[in-house]
Amino acid sequence: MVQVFSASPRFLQLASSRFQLRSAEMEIRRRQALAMALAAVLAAVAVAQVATAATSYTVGAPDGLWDMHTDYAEWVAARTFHPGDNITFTYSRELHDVVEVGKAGYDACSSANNVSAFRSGNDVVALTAVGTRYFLCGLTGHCVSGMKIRIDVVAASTGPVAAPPTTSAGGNVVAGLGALVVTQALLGSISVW
Ligand SMILES: [Cu+2]
Repeated sequence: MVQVFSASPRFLQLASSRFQLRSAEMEIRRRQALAMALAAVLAAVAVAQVATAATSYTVGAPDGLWDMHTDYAEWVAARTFHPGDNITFTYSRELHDVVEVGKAGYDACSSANNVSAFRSGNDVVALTAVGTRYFLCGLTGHCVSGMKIRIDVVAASTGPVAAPPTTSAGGNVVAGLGALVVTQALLGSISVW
């Protein structure tokens, strides 16, 4: 009987220290899980910002401009254009202009049926929607010398084309916060248990 009573406090001490160890371990895991959840939220926000960022391009830059020397097929191939981006044609008004045309006009170097014409020397064109835009210089001989550009505007993400970027950004943040709340709820139940 005496032995049992003397063993009991030691057992309790061991059990207590084990419990403290488990508690400390659980606290570390809880903090790790929270840190991961926070990282997931930050990553979601970062992705949303990248997806919605509009880009402004100066046609031909940085190696060229809107001129007779730039290889526009090469310039376009190195870039990806999304709705919301814009392109700026920078040139001398005495030497060039900008005419937006359809595919037939682009192929034939004809500005007869032009969509619109620009001649400020610093013309900003908004790429508002997915699709292909065609531009050429309307001065005689310039287009056939290569002064024409075809811009393919593609959707910003692989998701549904119809979804506006702002909605998907909000959705990502909400999903991230949701994951955080679920994580905390789970950790709370584990702590109680
Ligand atoms: Cu020209």
